[in-house]
Amino acid sequence: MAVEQTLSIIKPDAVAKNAIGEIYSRFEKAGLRIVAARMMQLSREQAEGFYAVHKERPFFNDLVSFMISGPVMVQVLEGEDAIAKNRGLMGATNPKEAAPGTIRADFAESIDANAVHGSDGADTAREEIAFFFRPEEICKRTL
Ligand code: IDP
Repeated sequence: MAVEQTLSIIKPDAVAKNAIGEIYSRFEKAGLRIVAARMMQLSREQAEGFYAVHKERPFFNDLVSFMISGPVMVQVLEGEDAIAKNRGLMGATNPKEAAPGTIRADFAESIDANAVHGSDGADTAREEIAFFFRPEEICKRTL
């Protein structure tokens, strides 16, 4: 299996719950390495740009408002099969449907406030990583 990079965001609800460490622990226990990370308060323009693919969806405005309601933690995760592995750790979009033991089952309140984002494919991973990080901000971890 190939070593991949994927973009992960710990959303404002999970940051507010002080769950960054527990969520990072899940990534690390699953063999994913954090190779870049930044806490930031997204502007409305950034949130709209990041979720532009959803701009015609009825939930778009609520999603943007939620994403700017507090700081987020943004990171690049690296590892074997990182994109699918992270999606597996996250669980289904709607926490009511998320498998037990997944991040969304354990930390998310609702489909709106669902704790984490993770890239859903190789192309989106590349685009989403470039949205937040310059190449030189992504560290090489050889050990
Ligand atoms: P994902 O985050 O599991 O990849 P997407 O379909 O890409 O799910 O949707 C992006 C985000 O938009 C979701 O994480 C969720 O916060 C929000 N969202 C998706 N569908 C709905 C909905 O039907 N109602 C409200 N919010 C939604």
